[in-house]
Amino acid sequence: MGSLWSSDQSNLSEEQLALIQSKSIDQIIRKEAWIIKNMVKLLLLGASNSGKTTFSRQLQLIHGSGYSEDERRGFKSKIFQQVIQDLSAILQDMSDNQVEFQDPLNTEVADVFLKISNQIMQGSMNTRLGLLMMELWLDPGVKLSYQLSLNSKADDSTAFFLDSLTRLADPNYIPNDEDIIRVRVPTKSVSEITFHVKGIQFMVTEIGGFGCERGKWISYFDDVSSVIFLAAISDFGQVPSGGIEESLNLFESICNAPTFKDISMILFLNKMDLFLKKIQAGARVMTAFSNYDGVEGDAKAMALFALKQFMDRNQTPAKLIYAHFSCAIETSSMRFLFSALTDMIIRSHLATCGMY
Ligand SMILES: Nc1nc2c(ncn2[C@@H]2O[C@H](COP(=O)(O)OP(=O)(O)OP(=O)(O)O)[C@@H](O)[C@H]2O)c(=O)[nH]1
Ligand SMILES: [Mg+2]
Repeated sequence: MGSLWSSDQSNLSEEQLALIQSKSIDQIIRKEAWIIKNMVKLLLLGASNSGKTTFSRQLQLIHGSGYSEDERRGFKSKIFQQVIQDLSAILQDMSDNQVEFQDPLNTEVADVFLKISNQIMQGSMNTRLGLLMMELWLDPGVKLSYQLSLNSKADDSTAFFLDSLTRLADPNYIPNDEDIIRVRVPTKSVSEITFHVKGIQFMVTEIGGFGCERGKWISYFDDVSSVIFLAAISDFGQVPSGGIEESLNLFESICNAPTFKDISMILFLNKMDLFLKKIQAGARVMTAFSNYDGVEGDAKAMALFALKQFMDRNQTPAKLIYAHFSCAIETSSMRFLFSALTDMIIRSHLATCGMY
């Protein structure tokens, strides 16, 4: 509690002590009020799997203190768990996709892999398991099955981690920045990071996608400076999940919520890389938007059409919505995008504080 409490207080009367205590509390309240007034609070919202945590981790790397070695080690078990689960799922999909191993011996390798992965502790890895997994991932039949499943249920970091198995299976492996950006850890409730840009403190709060759906959070956030909404544009045509329609409905409820009436919104149509891949692979935007009247396969027209679907859900024409296409796994493009948005966010913050 600072210097007020460090002086010798043994000779003071009760009233004098109470006065000191009250002054100290006033000081703390003033300090907190100053911090809150000078803190830019950003709310990250969007459906589950839209890229909120990825965006927040990018900010932690770009503007925060990054990740310590202990924190990096903390991601290891999540990465191992993810890569093992993903390979198991691809193997299980092979019969649905009517794809065979190119090397028939890999049928046995797959059995051994599944047996060992069930026996070892969840979230661990060893050299033998790593070698079996590399063997399987190198089989063109496994890759083909993965490609076939990708159009319907793209798990976005699967190939990245499977391509990195040599590194992951090394006993001295420590996750690097890209691994941390890529690993999928669903946010159960709320997660927060703070950092400074241009001498101003930012607090970024993510509400996990499942929380968003329940909509319980709205009343808690009346002092936010801007809302950042992420939607995975690559989700169009996603079956059986709600995909982009679910994102649109969520965006509509947030954009028009009385709590955010005077708050500027930033819309990221995220996962542009996967969106482009899907279109190149022949996915049709009509599967999600029956009113699309552009040319199928024209990525730009399709992306702009998707953007319009979001903007049309806004019922307040005067509301400021800054929209951007993004790829949250790319640190350089996210650095550029966030830096381009920073001044606008600070202006919007000062406006909500009545200072602009
Ligand atoms: N290829 C690609 N993958 C992305 C992109 N953005 C996020 N991802 C991946 O998508 C997955 C989900 O991202 P998260 O950031 O965990 O999603 P979230 O919105 O926080 O999800 P919840 O916490 O469940 O609400 C992760 O595997 C990310 O690596 C992107 O732009 N491109
Ligand atoms: Mg998350």
